[in-house]
Amino acid sequence: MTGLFITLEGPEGAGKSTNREYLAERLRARGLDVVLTREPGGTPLAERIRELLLTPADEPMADDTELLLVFAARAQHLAQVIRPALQRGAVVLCDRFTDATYAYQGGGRGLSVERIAQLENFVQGDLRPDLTLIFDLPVEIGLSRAAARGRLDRFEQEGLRFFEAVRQAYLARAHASPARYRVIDAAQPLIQVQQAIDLLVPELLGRFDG
Ligand code: Z5A
Repeated sequence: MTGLFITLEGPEGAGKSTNREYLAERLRARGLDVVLTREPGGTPLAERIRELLLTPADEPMADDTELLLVFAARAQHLAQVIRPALQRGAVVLCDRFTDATYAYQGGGRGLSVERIAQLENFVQGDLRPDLTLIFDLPVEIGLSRAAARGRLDRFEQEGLRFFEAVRQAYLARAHASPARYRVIDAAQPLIQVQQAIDLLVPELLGRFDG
């Protein structure tokens, strides 16, 4: 793999979608081939799995079903988009990846980290993000941003405790592997969040140059 794999993570309403566009523009301005994608999703088939995961339904989804669907979508996304892009030397900017599984299915649903790690190894082999930006903010702020958008998806219908566990799982992962994670204060006004991203760009370019 010769490209660079960057993932954007964070709890609900943290501004990942807003800021991934901003970061992509910054990197493209430096002449880099940037592939912007997201999980769950990123291919037509994986987007269909995303619909299953996000659409509220009468039949409750078992936690293991949710976990397996997330990894099924990921296997497709890796095969169709992420691995080919990295192989041709692109920068892949992905809105959520396996850290979200550790945070939502692990922290939020309480599934075992060992089981998630087994699936991670099975689906990804030794592929891991080169760098993960965690957009962190108090749960209440993120939820109020999401609520302002209107109808809530299946995850957004969870309560404060679920999202607090998600946030803490992200922060614990960042704390355990500081070389791979950068935590950005996403409660700041957008202009300041983007200044924090600007400060990271030289480091990203440095990693890309090897
Ligand atoms: N999921 C999972 O369970 N397991 C997995 O392995 C994976 C995912 C990969 C879909 O993710 C769900 O899938 C997700 C976890 C689960 N569910 N949840 N919750 P998603 O990323 O598509 O959905 P999301 O987290 O709900 O994204 P989001 O709410 O759209 O958040 P965002 O992309 O981080 O935020 P945004 O859309 O850029 O911004 C939200 C609003 O806030 C918007 O109006 C912005 O203009 C505003 N905003 C952004 N930044 C600021 C600042 N700094 N100040 C003020 N306002 C701001």
